[in-house]
Amino acid sequence: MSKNFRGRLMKIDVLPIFGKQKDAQLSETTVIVVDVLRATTCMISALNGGAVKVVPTVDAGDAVALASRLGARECVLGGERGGIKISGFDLGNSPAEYLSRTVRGKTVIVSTTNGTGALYSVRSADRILLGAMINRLAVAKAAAAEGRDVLIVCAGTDGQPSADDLTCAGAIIDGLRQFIDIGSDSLTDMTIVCENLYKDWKAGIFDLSTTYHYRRLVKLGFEEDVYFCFTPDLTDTVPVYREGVIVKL
Ligand code: 3SL
Ligand code: MG
Repeated sequence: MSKNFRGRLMKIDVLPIFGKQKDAQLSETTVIVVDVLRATTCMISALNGGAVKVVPTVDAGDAVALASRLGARECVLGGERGGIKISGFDLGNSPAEYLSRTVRGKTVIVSTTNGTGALYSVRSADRILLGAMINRLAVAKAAAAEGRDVLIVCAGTDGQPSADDLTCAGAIIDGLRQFIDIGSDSLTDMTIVCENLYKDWKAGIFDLSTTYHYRRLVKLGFEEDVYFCFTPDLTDTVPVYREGVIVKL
């Protein structure tokens, strides 16, 4: 059974929706923020595309103000509300938009409906990593190496838990098993539920396309995004969020 860096039993927990955590849950904890559809997937893609850093803002106006301070040569402004690109922004929230030719060497400033709020809500944690399906093993490996308790914080959708994030959380927990021995005393009920959801999805028993946010994105024409966002282990990139900025670990 795995011990954390204080010699205690390592705990793994999932918060299905951000904002409900207690301060104690963030101290001496590695937090993994998950917004698999699509904010954390986009941020990972931006770093893969060569962005110098990603700056998340909760408020779209703050993003615009920062972008005008930096200027168009230095930054790219991206984000969405309700899945749709914010008017006047350079990019929306499709991972395919964050290509090297657009983001290389630039600061990417992003404001999204749920994902940037989730990041902001855990800003006081000791270590904050960004997780998605495309980096699930890499983020699991990085979190295991930290040796702290792990709290996966899901962005959810419009204040509600979202099955896409819960499935991705389960995928990361499954990944953690490759790097640490996890006994049942390490897990909460939420962790067990997420891991089972992931196993059912992987076995084709649970159909994510029936769920709310997935269906909404498909309806908006983002079917390719959804497939991409649910392709496991495409990258080793693990972003870390500290002092308001996201960079590669
Ligand atoms: O809520 C968010 O942060 C977004 O990822 C939502 S969407 O997938 O772009 O609709
Ligand atoms: Mg989401």
